[in-house]
Amino acid sequence: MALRSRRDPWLLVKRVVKEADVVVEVVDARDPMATRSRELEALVERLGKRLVIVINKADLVPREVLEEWKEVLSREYPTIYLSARERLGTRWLWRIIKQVVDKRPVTIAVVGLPNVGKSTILNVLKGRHSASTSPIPGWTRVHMKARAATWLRVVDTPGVVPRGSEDELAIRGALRPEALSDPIPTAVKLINMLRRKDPGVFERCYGISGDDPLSLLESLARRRGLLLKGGELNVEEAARILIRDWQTGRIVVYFTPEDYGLKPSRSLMKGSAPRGSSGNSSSTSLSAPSRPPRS
Ligand SMILES: Nc1nc2c(ncn2[C@@H]2O[C@H](COP(=O)(O)OP(=O)(O)OP(=O)(O)O)[C@@H](O)[C@H]2O)c(=O)[nH]1
Ligand SMILES: [Mg+2]
Repeated sequence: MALRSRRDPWLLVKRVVKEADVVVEVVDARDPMATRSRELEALVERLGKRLVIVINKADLVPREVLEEWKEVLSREYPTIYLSARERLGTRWLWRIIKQVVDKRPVTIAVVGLPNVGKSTILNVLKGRHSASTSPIPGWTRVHMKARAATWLRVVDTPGVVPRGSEDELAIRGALRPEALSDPIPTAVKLINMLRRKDPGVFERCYGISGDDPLSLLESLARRRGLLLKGGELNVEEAARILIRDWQTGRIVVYFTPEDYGLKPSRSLMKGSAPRGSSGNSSSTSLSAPSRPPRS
């Protein structure tokens, strides 16, 4: 089912992009490929704007994998990684904005799928809490402007919902589990996907094991004491919990460029970071919180 409606944020995002000098596309470090929007990128290019990819939630993924993603995505657009919530590596954001545009003042539009951390990034740039953030996808409904520095204006936007089935959207974090008509098939797909990547993930995360996805959901329901009125296991609620835990990063599984058949350069595969000009390749890249520079 294609999820598009007249309340679609696309129109608003288009307006905001038109007014921007630089567009920051935020993606989730656990699966940058699945959480980028080619449609959005095409729109930005059509409107002749510069695009920068920010891989957010870097706290959930090992640095080597972040470096690999940065290298692979940089072949298309300038790319950095950071953790907006933990305020790590955020100085790279200032740096890359300055690198791609020397006009003053600069207006940047923060765009991306729901729940990737756009509002949290606006708050980083602003230096204090301005935009409301939430683990619920689709939280930001209107665009919000903030002056981050004398030379920088930032516009937050609602997440754009990609085309796709309910399952895909929920797995990409763009649709909250409560909005699913039946969360069980989605949870089954998610379980299969996560187990293929990391067979021990549910043992580690919940202390449960099971051969097939449904018995895994039953084990989770049993463990959490999720019962329906007649004493039956509430498997639906277990499915929602699992999807929510995936969306909020409680279940940590991450994907690498190799999972998409993309090869990072050999120096990265050996584990050494490259000396790039627009990236966070230094060993301190995820360490220091940043202050907005004056200019
Ligand atoms: N682990 C981790 N979580 C983060 C990070 N940045 C944001 N989050 C969390 O991700 C969730 C979504 O963040 P928001 O900033 O509201 O995301 P958004 O892209 O504005 O979402 P919508 O407004 O729904 O489109 C919140 O629970 C944040 O705390 C990060 O760097 N690391
Ligand atoms: Mg938001």
